[in-house]
Amino acid sequence: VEASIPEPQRAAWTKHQVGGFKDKDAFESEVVRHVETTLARSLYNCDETAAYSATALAFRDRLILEWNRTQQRQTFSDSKRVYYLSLEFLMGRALDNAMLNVEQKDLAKDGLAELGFRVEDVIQQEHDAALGNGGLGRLAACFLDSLASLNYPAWGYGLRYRYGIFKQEIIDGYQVEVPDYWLDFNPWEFPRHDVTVDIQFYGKVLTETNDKGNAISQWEGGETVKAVAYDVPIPGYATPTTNNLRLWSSKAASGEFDFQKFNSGEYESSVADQQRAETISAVLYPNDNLDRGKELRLKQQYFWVAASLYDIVRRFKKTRRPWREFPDQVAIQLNDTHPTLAIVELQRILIDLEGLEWDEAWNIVVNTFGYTNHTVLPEALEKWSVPLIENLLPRHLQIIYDINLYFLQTVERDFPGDSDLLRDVSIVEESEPKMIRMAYLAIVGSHKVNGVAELHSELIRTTIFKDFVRIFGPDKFTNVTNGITPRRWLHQANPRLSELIASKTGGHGFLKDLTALNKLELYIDDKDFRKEWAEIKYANKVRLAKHIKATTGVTVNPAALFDVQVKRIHEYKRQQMNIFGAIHRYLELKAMSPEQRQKQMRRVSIFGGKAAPGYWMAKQIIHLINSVGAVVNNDKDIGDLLKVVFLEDYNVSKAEMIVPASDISEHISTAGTEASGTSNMKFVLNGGLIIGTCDGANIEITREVSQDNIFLFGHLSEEVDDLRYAHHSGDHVVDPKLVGVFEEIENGRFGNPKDFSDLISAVRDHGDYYLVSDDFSSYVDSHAAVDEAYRDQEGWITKCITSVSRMGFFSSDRCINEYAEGIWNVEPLDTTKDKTA
Ligand code: 9GP
Repeated sequence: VEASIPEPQRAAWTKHQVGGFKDKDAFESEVVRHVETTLARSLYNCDETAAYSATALAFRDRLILEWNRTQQRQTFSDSKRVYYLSLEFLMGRALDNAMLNVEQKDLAKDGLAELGFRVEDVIQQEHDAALGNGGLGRLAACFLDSLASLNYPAWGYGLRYRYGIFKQEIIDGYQVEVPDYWLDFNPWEFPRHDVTVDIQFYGKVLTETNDKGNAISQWEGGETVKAVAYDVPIPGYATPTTNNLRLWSSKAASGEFDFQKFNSGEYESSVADQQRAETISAVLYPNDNLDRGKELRLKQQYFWVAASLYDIVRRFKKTRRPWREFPDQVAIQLNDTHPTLAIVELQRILIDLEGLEWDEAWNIVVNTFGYTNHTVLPEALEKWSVPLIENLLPRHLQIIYDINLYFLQTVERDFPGDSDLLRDVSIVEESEPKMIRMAYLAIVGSHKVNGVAELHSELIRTTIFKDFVRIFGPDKFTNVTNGITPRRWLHQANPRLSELIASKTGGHGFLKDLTALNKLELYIDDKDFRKEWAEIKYANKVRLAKHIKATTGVTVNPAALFDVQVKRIHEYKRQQMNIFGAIHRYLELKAMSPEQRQKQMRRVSIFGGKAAPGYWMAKQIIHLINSVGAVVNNDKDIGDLLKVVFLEDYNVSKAEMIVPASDISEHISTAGTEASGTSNMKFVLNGGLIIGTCDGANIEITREVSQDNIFLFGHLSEEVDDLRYAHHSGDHVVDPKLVGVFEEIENGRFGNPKDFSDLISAVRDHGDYYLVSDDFSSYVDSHAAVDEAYRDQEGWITKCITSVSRMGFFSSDRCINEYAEGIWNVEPLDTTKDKTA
C-alpha cells in the first residue's frame, strides 16, 4: 500500500500517519480537542449533546482511517466487489455500534466518565438515521454489517434523503406525521464534493446510422441534475474492514442559482431550479409494501441507479480490463425491484456509449445482476406506466422494448404457439395505459432470483413467477432466508444477555459464529445461570416500563406478561386481530367475578409502528388501539390484569429497547403474506417467545427451536385461496367471539363507533380478505396456551434458553455467505496480510 506514495514524499507521509486513539487518555484528548476546536465550545459549557458530537467525531476519525486502508486493500487486491443497491438503509444510531464493533466501548465509557458523562446518556443523544420504512431497509443495514464483519469487498448504494421516514406523534389517539429533519448534525457522513455525476432526464433520442450501417441511438437529455456522493463508513465487528455506504444527494447542475434571473430581480424563480433538483433526494416515500407509481419516485430511482452505475463503471474502467470481465469484477444485487432500471442503464452504457453489440452487452448485464424479491403482495409489485417512462427516460423505454422483444422471441422459440404465455410473461402489460412490470424486467435481466424465506421462495416459484420457472428452469430461482446481525440485535441491544452468553460459551466468539449459541443448552439446568437469565429479562422489562410511563403516562407492572407487536401497521400483518383479541380478553375479564379475576394472568399488550400517511385502514387500527387503551387502562375492575399501550414513533433505537423486554411477540400475518419477517428473529434471539402463524420465517424458526417452543395457530397458506373463495360464495360466518367484540365496539364502548366501522365491515361485509375471522378462535386459544405456559415460570425460562441456543441459523452472516457463494461468487478478503491493518 505504501508503495503507492512516490518515493521522495513517502517518508514524510508515513512519518505523520495518524493512528487514531489507542487508549483512554488518547480518546479523552480527542474528545476535548473536538469540543474545543471542531465544535467551538468551551470545556466549561459542554453538555451531553456536545459530548455526543465530540465522541462521535473521535470515533468517526478512527473509522475513516480504517475505511481508507480498507479501500486501498480492496483496490490493490483487485478482487470482485459486491454492490448492494437499496433505496432504503434503516441504519438507526451509529455511535454505539461503532464503539462495539471496534471493541472500544469500555474505553469510551471510562473516558467519558472521567470527563463527567455517562456513556448511555451520550449514546441517547443521537438521532436515528431512519432512511427506510421497515424490514426491507433494516435488512439492508444488517447486510452491510455482515459484509464488513466478514471482510467482503462491498459497497452499499442508496439515496441521502434530507427527510427520513416521518416522525410519528400520537395526538388524541390519532397518528400525526411530523417531518424528520435528521441532517442538522451528522458526523457519520463525508461529503465528497469531488465525486459528482451529471444525471439526465427527459429529452429525446437521436438515431444515426454508422459506417457499418447499424443504427446508433443517442439520448440527449432535456434536464440535468447533479448527484453528489456522501460516504458513510461501515465498520465490521472485530476486524479492520470498514466498508462504504455511498448515498447520493441531488443538486442543481447549474450551480447555486440563476444569476441572470437574480440580477433582473426575479429572486424567487432564481432559486427554483435549485429547489426542483434538490427535491429528488428530499424525501423517503413512506409506503411499506405499497407501490404508488409517482413520477418523483421514478426520478429518484433513475437518479440513484444512474449515479451508482457511473461510479461502478468508472471504478471498473480503471482496471483496464476488457468488458467481458465486468461480471468477474462486479456483482450487483437489486434489493427488490426499486433499482431495476440499473439493468437498463448498464445495457444503455454498453451499447450506446461503449459501442458493444447487443448480445455481448446483454450477456454481461445478466451475469452481473441478482434480484431479491421481498413480497408477493400484488399492491407492492412495482409497475410503471409507459407514458411516464417515455417522457422521463425515452431511451430507456426503447431498450426495455428491445429487451422484451428478444425475450419473447426466445419464449416463442421454446414454447411455440403459446400466446397466453407470451402475454402473461411480457414485460409490457397490455393495459391502458401500458405498464412496465418491473419484477419481470428484473427476472429477465438477472442470473439469479431469490426469495427471503423458504415458504416465500416456494410461493414465488409456484405462483407469481411460475411461468418464468418454466422458461428459465428452476436453477435460476433460489432461496436465501433472511437473517439479522447479532452485533446490533444482541450485543448492542441486550448487553447483559450478551455478557451472560459470553461467560458460558467461551467469550464473544458467538458474535462472529452464532451457531456457538448451542453451547447454552449445556447450562439449561444451571440454577445460577437461569436466575441471572430471569433477572436480565426482568431488568429489561423494568426499563421498558419506565419508558411506557414516561411516554404514555400508563403504569405497567414488569411482572406481567409483556405481549409485543411492533412493526409497520398493515392489514396483512393483522394488528386489527391483535386488538380485537385484547378487547375479547377485556370482555372476558369484565364478565368474571372478582375472585375469578384474581386467578388470571396479568398482561401488557404493547403495540408500536407507523402507518403510511395515506393508508386509512392502518390509521384506524392505531386509533382503535389507543381508544381501547384509554378505556381498559382506566378501568378499576381490571387494574394491572390488562394494559394496552401504543408506543409512539417506533424506530430502530426504540426497537433496541423494546425487543429485549418482550415475553411474547406477535408475528400473526395471514399465511402466505409476510415474505419473511425479521423482527421474529430478533425477539427470539433476545429470549422472548413467539405467537405466530405458519408464515415467512416463522416456519424455519419453528423448525430450529421446535414446535414446543413456539405458539402457532391459524390456517395454512395452502388453505387461503379456498377460504377467500368461500367468503364470497355466501357462507361466511363471523366467529362468534369476534361478533361479541364487534358488538361492544358498535355499542360505543371505545368511543364513536363510526370511527371503527370500516375495520369491522372489512371482516363482516367485505369478504375478510385477511382471514381475521377464520383465524380468530385459534388465535384466542393460542393466547390461552401462552398464559398457561407463562404460569409455569421455570418451564418458560427453559423454553426461552432452549430457543436462544437454537437461533444460530438466523445470523445475517449466514445469509451473506449464502449470497456470496450462490449468487455473487465473491470471496472475503484476508485482512491479516495487510501490515497497515
Ligand atoms: O414484507 C417483507 C418482509 O416480510 C421481509 O422480512 C422484508 C425483508 O426481506 O421485506 C419486506 N418487503 C418489503 O418491504 C417490500 O417488498
